[in-house]
Amino acid sequence: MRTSALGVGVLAAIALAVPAHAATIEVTNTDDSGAGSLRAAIEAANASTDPLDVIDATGVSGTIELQSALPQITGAVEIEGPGSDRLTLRREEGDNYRLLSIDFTGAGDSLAYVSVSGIALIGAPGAEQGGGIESRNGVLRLDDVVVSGHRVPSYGGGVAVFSGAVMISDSAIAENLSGFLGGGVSVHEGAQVVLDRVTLSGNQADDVGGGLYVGQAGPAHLVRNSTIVGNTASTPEVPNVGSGGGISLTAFPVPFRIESSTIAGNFAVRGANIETGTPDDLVELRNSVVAYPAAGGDPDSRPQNCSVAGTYLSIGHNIVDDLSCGLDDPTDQIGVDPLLGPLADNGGPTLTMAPEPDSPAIDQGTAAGLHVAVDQRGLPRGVDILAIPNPAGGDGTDIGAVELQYPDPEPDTTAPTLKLKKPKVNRKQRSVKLRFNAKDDRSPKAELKLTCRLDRKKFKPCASPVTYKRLRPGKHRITVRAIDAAGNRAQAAKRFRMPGPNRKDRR
Ligand SMILES: [Ca+2]
Ligand SMILES: [Ca+2]
Ligand SMILES: [Ca+2]
Repeated sequence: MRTSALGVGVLAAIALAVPAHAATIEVTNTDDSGAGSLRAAIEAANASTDPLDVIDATGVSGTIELQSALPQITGAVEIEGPGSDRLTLRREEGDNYRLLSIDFTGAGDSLAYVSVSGIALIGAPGAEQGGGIESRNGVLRLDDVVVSGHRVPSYGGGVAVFSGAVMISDSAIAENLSGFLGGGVSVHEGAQVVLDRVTLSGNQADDVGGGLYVGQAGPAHLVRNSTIVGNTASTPEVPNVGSGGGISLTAFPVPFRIESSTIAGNFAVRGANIETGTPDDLVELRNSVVAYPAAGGDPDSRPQNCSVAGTYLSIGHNIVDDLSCGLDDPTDQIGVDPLLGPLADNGGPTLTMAPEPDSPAIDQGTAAGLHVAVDQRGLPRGVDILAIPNPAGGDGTDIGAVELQYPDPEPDTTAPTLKLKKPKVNRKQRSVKLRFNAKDDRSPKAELKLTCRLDRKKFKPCASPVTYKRLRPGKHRITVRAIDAAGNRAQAAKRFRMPGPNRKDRR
């Protein structure tokens, strides 16, 4: 079984185990405490004997400003907010506490599952480890969550997980700081981590794992359709210390898989983008970009994408802009600049780095076996641009977290061009024949609507040549119209004279 399928499968199985009948506790205001508050809802959920409770905060928006720590969550619960752009949970500066604490230690056979969605968890200076959330011995699911601005002394600036699992999707973990390990997310004691459509950016660990730190073997790990950029493992006080600016992992015996992701511009002395902790570690890279390593310290040492304690295995179609990861699949582009744009809002719930128009990431990957039909933004994969040749085995999928979409077609505002020949008059048959040619820059000929009329009669569908018979002697006019698929209209006319039966009429 593939690691990726296993990784998602474990969490899917847990999600399926969630009972259908669950008590719903409503949050009706943004007060720190009292009836209808989040604090009261967590107290009620902890006291509930139902196997799972739902805390429904979808009806409130604004900011919950905590005056003290919330109760520790000790039972299975789903906390649903209205959206991370609509509801914020934050705390006053001063006392040291994190925003959400989850602990299933000693919970026995009960369902150890907490999901948090649709809420921003914003920090303030001074906090315990896991400044946004800490989870122990449970499965933590985060969806549409922002975790930002936390500063902790030890582990997990934004999120810390001890045993169990964490699955994060459509979320941003940004600008968090840890004094030791895992500036953004820190995973310990064999916990499993799955990041799907997540951006880790601007996080810092003073020692190891600026964006993500994985400290011990877990059952499966997967980073997919995600962007890990601009994270730092370093401290200004000790300039030659710091490793794994983007990711630091000790994950053996299972492989740590990175799929369709962008790991770029992270900062560390060793393994600026990725560090492996032991020789037994195995990082599998597929359809991913690893680039723009950054480092300070010794000005003579060039920053390197990967530190090489462990092994980096290509599953194909990667771009790495130096030789440090040691990838050697023929479908990889090694020592090649991926030409990515800056971290920006390119659509979708999270910031991403889109390939520039001439990027070698465009169309050079493959979606075969990836089991996902979308990019980090939720837009379709495998957009095959015909002008860019695909590599052998490729299908037009872009490398990295973003798939460039077809440009929106410009509206057709130009009228067709219409050319009329000279009408051919047959005096004996009293008929006239007119040849014409209509064409359009955008509409194919078959889609052009052609109509003709003689003198002031009605326009009728026609084709070239158009013929009119039994004409009276005298002056006549044929008018031709061409209308393209967008409704732009061209019109042109030709005059002619039908001679009468008398000699003087033939001139
Ligand atoms: Ca493409
Ligand atoms: Ca193509
Ligand atoms: Ca046109």
